[in-house]
Amino acid sequence: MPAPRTLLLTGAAGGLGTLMRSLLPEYGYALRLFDVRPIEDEPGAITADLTDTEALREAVRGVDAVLHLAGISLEAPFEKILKSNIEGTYRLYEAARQEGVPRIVFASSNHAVGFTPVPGVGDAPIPVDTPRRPDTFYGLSKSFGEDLAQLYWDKHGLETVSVRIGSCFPEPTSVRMLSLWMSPADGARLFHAALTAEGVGHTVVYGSSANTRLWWDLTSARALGYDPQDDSEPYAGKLLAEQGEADPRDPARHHLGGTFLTDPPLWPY
Ligand code: NAI
Ligand code: 15L
Repeated sequence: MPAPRTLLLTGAAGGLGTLMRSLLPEYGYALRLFDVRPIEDEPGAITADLTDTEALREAVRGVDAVLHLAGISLEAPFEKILKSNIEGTYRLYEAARQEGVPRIVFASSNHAVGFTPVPGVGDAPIPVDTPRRPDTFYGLSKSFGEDLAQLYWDKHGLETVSVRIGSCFPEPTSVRMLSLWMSPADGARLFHAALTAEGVGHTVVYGSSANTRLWWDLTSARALGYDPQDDSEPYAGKLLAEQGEADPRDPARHHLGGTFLTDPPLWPY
């Protein structure tokens, strides 16, 4: 697949969307921005909800691919998750199918498999085909998104790379993030690989940097051409001094999803 020229970026007003707005143009993308929240410095941005089918049809018309970041990004009441993440993602796929968009890169999450125990010393990293074990309604909506992507590939030939993102922020801010961190620059590298690799069908990958304390297997991401350049390790000394090693009695420290396992989730974790 040649490098897409026009990319619809949903969730463009959010944290990751803002980071990608500054990083992805370097890879040659012309971005079309979409978010329910207005973006003040971007007069051309589309301000609409994912459940607005007319706005979505117009937004996807003529784009080469979609990077789908929009949605509720933390745990929330089921009705809200249902509207934005489950119905909203379905509406996006349906609009893309109707307009013939060939590929979507879907922002899935570690919370789709959040109840997976983290590997102990010497254990193999978590494989990408580990059973789904959502830790929240939020994680459940990401699990739904991955199944929806599979359906649209099998039935309609619409390709998706589902990226189970760890924690993509400018810096890791917790001991847990030392294992899950994806630097914004590596995020842009991974999204670009996912947007341009040949013949992906529906591929699931983990999204993180090449962290020394990595918990999961990046093989399927590397197979797309992703070559991570960053590692959270330089932050380890400071974070461990501040927060300490995992308490062996605390389940949140021993499962991928961290405190999303508890109700309500706590921050920081
Ligand atoms: P964010 O909460 O900062 O941004 C999400 C954006 O989506 C917001 O600007 C919001 O207005 C928009 N949005 C929400 N519902 C919408 C709707 N119904 N219609 C249109 N727009 C809507 O989240 P962040 O951190 O930027 O994450 C982006 C995506 O990546 C999310 O889907 C999140 O679940 C996923 N993700 C992010 C991770 C991270 O470390 N930042 C980790 C794992 C997944
Ligand atoms: C996510 O899925 C969230 O969207 C993000 O805000 C972080 O909480 C991240 O997971 C994480 O697990 O660190």
